[in-house]
Amino acid sequence: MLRFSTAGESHGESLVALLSGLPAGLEIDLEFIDRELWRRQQGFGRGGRMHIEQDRAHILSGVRHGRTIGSPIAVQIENRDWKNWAEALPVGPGDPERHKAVASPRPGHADLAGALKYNFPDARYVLERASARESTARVAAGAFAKLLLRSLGIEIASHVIRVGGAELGREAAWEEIAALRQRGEVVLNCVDAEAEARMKAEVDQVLRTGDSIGGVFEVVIHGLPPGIGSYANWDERLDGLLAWTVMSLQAVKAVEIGRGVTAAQSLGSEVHDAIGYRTEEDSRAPTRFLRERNNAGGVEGGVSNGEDVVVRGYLKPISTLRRPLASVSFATREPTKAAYERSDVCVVPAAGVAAEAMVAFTAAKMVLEKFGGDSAGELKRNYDGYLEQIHRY
Ligand code: EPS
Repeated sequence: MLRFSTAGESHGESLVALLSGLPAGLEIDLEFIDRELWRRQQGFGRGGRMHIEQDRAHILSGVRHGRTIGSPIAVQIENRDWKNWAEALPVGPGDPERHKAVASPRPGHADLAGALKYNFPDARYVLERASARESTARVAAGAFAKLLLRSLGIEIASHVIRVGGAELGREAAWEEIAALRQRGEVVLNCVDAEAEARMKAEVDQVLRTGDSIGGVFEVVIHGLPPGIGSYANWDERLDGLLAWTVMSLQAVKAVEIGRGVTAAQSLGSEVHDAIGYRTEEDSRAPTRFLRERNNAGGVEGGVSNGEDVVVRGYLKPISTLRRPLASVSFATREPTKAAYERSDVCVVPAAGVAAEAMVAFTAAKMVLEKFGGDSAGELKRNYDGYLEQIHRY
């Protein structure tokens, strides 16, 4: 079974991802993993921390001679900022004078609920683990899942379709979205230069006012064959699993598959994607069945239908504000301002990269459940056999 977990505090020594269940013999492109970590660090509106960190995957186990060996994979990502925090956040008791309390909870963050739940006198430990810095470990794990999918011809990419009031406002082709991954500089990871300029103006505005801003990213799985996930049991539905895993990311407050939101206000004839059939051979298409549009977002009845799988994540604005909202002091219970600690003001492109990782993990897990295989070769044989079957249908 494919599974992963992460460990690490935002200002601790390292982040760690532990991934198990990948077949043996999968080629591991180390540059690709580091490039994914780099992509997560980019975007206009990131905070000063991104000038300190240079996230790199240090693989401790499970990969030898450039390939997986079927054993658990442990990956460590160093926090370069740790050297500035070693006394504030030591593993041992340390000097209490040097600890840094988060003295008043930030509305929208886990600070208050976390302090109450774990009976902490302030929100330091809550901030450290609830921080979206954790998503760097998810991106490392997700990069392995992407490499597995890539070995079967399945690709994943994301783009930003809204920042605050500025939206892309048109469909983006897969080729446009995939091309964004090659960019040497990431502004807001939008396929359209004019829309990206409007998005950047929104971020500029909040940088000036000390506020923060959210938006919407879209993740696309390209090349996933029909038949991944199942309608037969609630916990095997692909859309349900995507919703869960993407929603589990920090600051994601809603997840949409295809045109799920507007579908609720449209007629059936406007929503559902009519089906056609091509009699001639096209070896690139997964099946001979055709759709003129993809409102379903590639999932019908909890099962992939061979179209691109389209998952949107709606991100609330970052809850650390330079111009803080009202809060209450943990120490005195008196009214005060919410704590402010260096942060980002817009992370929509980065959240899109983290969501790619969660989508890749989910897709890889379901692919492995359907096709099995303890080695990459066994998986590929099973997979190719199925492709042949549906191609003939
Ligand atoms: C970070 C995400 C944000 C950053 C963090 C690095 O985390 P949070 O969810 O806590 O706002 O602000 O950096 C810092 C905490 C810092 O010291 O600047 C990330 O994605 O790496």
